Amino acid sequence: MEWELSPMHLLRLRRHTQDDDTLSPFLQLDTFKMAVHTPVPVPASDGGLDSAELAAELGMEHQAVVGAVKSLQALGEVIEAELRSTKRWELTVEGEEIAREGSHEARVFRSIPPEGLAQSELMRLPSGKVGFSKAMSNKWIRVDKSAADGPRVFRVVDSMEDEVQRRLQLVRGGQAEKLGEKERSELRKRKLLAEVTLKTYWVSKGSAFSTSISKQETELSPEMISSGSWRDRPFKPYNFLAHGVLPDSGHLHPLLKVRSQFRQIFLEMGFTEMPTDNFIESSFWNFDALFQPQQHPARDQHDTFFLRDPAEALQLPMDYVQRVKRTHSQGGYGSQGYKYNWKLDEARKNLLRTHTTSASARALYRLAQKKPFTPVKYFSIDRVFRNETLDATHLAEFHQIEGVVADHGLTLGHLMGVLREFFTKLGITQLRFKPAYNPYTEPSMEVFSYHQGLKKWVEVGNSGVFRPEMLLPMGLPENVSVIAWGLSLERPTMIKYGINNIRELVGHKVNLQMVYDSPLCRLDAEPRPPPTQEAA
Ligand code: FB9
Repeated sequence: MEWELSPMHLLRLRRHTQDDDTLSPFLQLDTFKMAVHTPVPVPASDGGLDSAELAAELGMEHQAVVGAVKSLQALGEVIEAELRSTKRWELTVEGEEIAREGSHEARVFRSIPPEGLAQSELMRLPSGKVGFSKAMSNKWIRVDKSAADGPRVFRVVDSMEDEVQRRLQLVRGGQAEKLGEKERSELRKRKLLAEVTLKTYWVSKGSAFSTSISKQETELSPEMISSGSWRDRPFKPYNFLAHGVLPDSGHLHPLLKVRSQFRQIFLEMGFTEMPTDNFIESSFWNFDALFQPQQHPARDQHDTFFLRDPAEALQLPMDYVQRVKRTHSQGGYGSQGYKYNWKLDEARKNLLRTHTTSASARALYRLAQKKPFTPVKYFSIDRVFRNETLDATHLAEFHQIEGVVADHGLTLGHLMGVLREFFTKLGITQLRFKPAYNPYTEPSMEVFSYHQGLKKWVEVGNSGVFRPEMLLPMGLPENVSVIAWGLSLERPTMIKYGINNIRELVGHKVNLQMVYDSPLCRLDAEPRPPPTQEAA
C-alpha cells in the first residue's frame, strides 16, 4: 500500500529535511507510514532529535519509534542513536483521575451544602475518607460534634482553590518544573505523582546517512559471486559482537555442579578419590568390617535395602573375615568385642550400600596390605541408599561426601582441625562440635555451623575416629589412627540454590528449567535467594 503525504506535511517534511534530512530515513520505514499526518519535530542544533519528542509529536507510541531506531541501526551507519535516560514526572492512575475530576478534598468540600452534611454520610462518599481529613487539615471544613443527629460537617470557607488538581494538571501539561520540590514530594507521597526514567534515543545522522535506504545484503550468494553483482551491492556489516545463538547444550544438574566444587576442595587439600562404582555392597564391607554388630537396628529391612538376587556376596577375603568374626564375637586388640555369635551368612547378604564408608573400609583394607604403611588422605562422593521415611529433605537415596585421613597418632584435635579447614573452604567458618555415636568411630562428633541466612545452627555433618576394632583386623599398624567425616551433597546444594523440597532438586518432579537456569553457585559465596514464583 503506497502512502500519500498531504501537501502540507510534504512541505513541512521537505522544509525540515531540506537543510537537514535527518527524518527522511524514518519516513521510509513502515512504522512511520501510517503516522506521517502530524507535524514532525525540529531537529536540535546538533541536528539530532529525541525519540520521545518525535513520538509525542507524531502522536505515536514511543516504543514504535524505538523499534524504528533499532531497525535503522541494524542497517549500519545510517543514523547514530545514543541511548539516553531522562527522568520525568508522570501522574499515577489516581493522579490522572484527580487531574480530571479534582482532588478528594475538593470533592468533599463541594459535596457539603450550606446546611452542612452528616459526617457519617460524607464518609460514605467515594472520596469521603481521604478528602475529609485533607479538607480538615486545609481548614476548609469543620465538624460540629454536638449536632442533633450526630456529627455534622460544615464549610468554613466559601470557596477554595484545588491546588492539588492545578499542580497535577501542570505536570500533565509537561510543566512539572513549575512545581517546587516540596509540592512535588507532597504529591509523590500521596502517590499521585511518580518520577519515571525514560530511556530515549538521541538520533542524529550516521556516517552512512542517506535518505534512500537500500536494503543491505546479508548473504553472499553463489549467483552474486558468479554474476559479480556483489561488487555494487551494499552488504550489511558483520556484527562480530553479536551474541551467537546459544547452542542447545547439555546442562550439569546443580548436584553435579556442587559435587565438582567439593571434589575441587578435596583435591586442593591433597585428598585422593576412592573408587565407589558399586552401589551393591556386601553386608561384610558395609557393616561387619566397620565393627557394626549384626543385630544393629540399621542392619534390618527397615533401614537397609537387601538384595534378593544376587542375594549373597561370594568373594570375601576369608583370612580377614576370620579376624572380623573373632573381633565381633570375642573381641581382641584390647577390645572385649560384642560377645555374640557372628554369622558369615549374615555378612554375605548383599545390599544397596547405606554409606560410602564401606568404600573407605575397602580402601583402608587395601592400604593395610601395603607395607610399610604410608599416610593417606581419601575422599568419596557417591550415592548411598537408606530405606528411610521420606520427607521434604529425605529421599531413599542421597549422595554421601566422605573424607578419611590415615596417619600415625592422629587425634580428635586433628579431626577438628581438618574439619575447620574443610568447612572454611565451603564458606562455613563458625563450627561447633557435639559428641555423637557411630558404631565404627569412637569418639564421634556431629558438626554444626551457624547459618547466617537461616539464622540458626545447622547440622553440617558427622565425624569420628575409626575404632581399633575396625582398623587392626585389617592389618593396619597399632599407632596408625584414622579420622573421618561425612555429610550429604543434597543439603548444601538445596541451601545454595534456595530449594526447600528435595523433590524440586532430585527426581521426576524436577523442573528442567531449573537445571538449565541454575547458575554455578560458588559454595563459599552467599546462598541464592529462593526462586520466586515467576522466576520458577
Ligand atoms: O549434610 C548434612 N548437613 C549439611 C551439610 C552441608 C551444608 O552446607 C551448607 C551450605 C552450608 C548444610 C547441611 N548432614 C548430613 C546433616 C543433616 O542434614 C542430617 O539431617 C542428614 N544427614 C544425612 C544422613 O541422614 C540420615 C546428612 C547425611 C549424612 C550424615 C552423616 C554422614 C554422612 C551423611 C556421615 C558420616 C561419617 C561419620 C564418621 C566417619 C565417616 C563418615
